[in-house]
Amino acid sequence: MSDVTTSLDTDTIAAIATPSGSGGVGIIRLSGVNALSIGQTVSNLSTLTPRYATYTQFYARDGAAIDSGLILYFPNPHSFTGEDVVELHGHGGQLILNMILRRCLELGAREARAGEFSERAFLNEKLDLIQAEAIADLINAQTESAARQAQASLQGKFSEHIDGIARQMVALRMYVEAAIDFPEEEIDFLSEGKVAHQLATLIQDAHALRSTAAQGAIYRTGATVVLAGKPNAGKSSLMNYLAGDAIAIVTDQPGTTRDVVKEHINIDGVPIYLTDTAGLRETDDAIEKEGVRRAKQAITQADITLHLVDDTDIVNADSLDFTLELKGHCIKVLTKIDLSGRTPGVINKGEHSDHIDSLVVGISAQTGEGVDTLKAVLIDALGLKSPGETLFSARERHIKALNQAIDTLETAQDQFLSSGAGELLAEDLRLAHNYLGVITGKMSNDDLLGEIFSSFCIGK
Ligand SMILES: Nc1nc2c(ncn2[C@@H]2O[C@H](COP(=O)(O)OP(=O)(O)O)[C@@H](O)[C@H]2O)c(=O)[nH]1
Ligand SMILES: [Mg+2]
Repeated sequence: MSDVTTSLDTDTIAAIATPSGSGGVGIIRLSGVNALSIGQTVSNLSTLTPRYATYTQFYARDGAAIDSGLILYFPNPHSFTGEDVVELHGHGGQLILNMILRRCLELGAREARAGEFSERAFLNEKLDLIQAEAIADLINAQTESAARQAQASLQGKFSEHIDGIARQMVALRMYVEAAIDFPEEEIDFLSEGKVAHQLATLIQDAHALRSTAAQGAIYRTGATVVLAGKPNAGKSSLMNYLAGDAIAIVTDQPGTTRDVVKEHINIDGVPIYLTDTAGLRETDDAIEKEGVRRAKQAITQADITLHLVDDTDIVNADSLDFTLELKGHCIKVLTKIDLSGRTPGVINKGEHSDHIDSLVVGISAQTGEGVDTLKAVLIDALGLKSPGETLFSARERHIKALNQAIDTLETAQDQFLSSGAGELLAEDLRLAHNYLGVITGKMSNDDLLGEIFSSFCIGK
């Protein structure tokens, strides 16, 4: 790990910034030292007023007009990338846009790599890494909640929290280092209790931030929910009910679903990858056997497994032929309550009322009773609060770095409480601070930056 080493390229980059296909308007973006002169030549305008849209023609090398549209000039440093930026707004046809782009390349621009505009914005400190990633997340958001959270991160909400914790770390480290430097001071700073207290607060705040970030990550990537249970339990019916469509085949014949059927749905703004599976039972049918194998595999990868049990067949339905190996939580769902006459919703919380696995929810895929309760229980089991203003988007990468920071702080706390040694504590605080720097990009390396920005699209 090192401080940012990527040097800023000084060449001028160009790309079509609007998606491929036809549209009313298409935009070509230029950034770099020659953006202005290239823009002037393409438009044959001798001056461009900063931040004003000028109607113009765009000309080919032979002087023929390729297109007409608007040209905008954003002088550095007040532009997205922090460099001189020029935008050419033409008509949204791929051929026309390619002709204008080719003209810009002839005039000395280079085709931008994926994410290169954002990378330059990051390297010029217009954005930190969280914000650059938030742009990609905003563009790729699948639900309104995910989009709102990406916007919050783009506005710097997540970065503010990280910076707040980083400030606490630095302040504590300064204090500890001062105590180390003046060992003859009458008051023993370190044994006073203030350090231990501040360290405990710091760890607590880091945990809280990690849990909020983990929620943001689920809204971004979605959660995998698998419907499992014996044949005829009502899995495919619930799948269809939740998806609002007849996705999976439903019959009264056990063993109808033989493959895993997947559908992307949205519950309370959380993207959910819903998977219907073959009923779990011993069988000699080769296709069904494979279905059962795939069902078990899906269960082992699920964030939530819904274990469906036919409420009209509770005598033998309660025991599964298979032991389920679970990665995440399991919620038991009693189905067909329209037939059994059971009251819909949460049935009992078992002996361990705080343990989600003991939850049982009664539903009917026929009438829809209890399904809203099931959805609420599911969101709860994912550890999600309803998407309020306080949430921001986050990625696995951020959570990993936060975990590393927390582990370092907790190890530091253990050793400090047992030995009272300030030197080790100061060093661990420095290490933990570096992990936060990895999140915002203050500490990063070319590999990490390359990996992040290359996943962006061209022109971003
Ligand atoms: N009355 C009633 N019948 C249901 C309900 N859910 C499923 N069924 C019926 O039970 C049978 C098996 O359903 P299906 O969804 O294919 O079960 P799977 O094998 O677990 O996928 C079908 O005949 C469904 O119509 C329900 O909530 N109420
Ligand atoms: Mg089925």
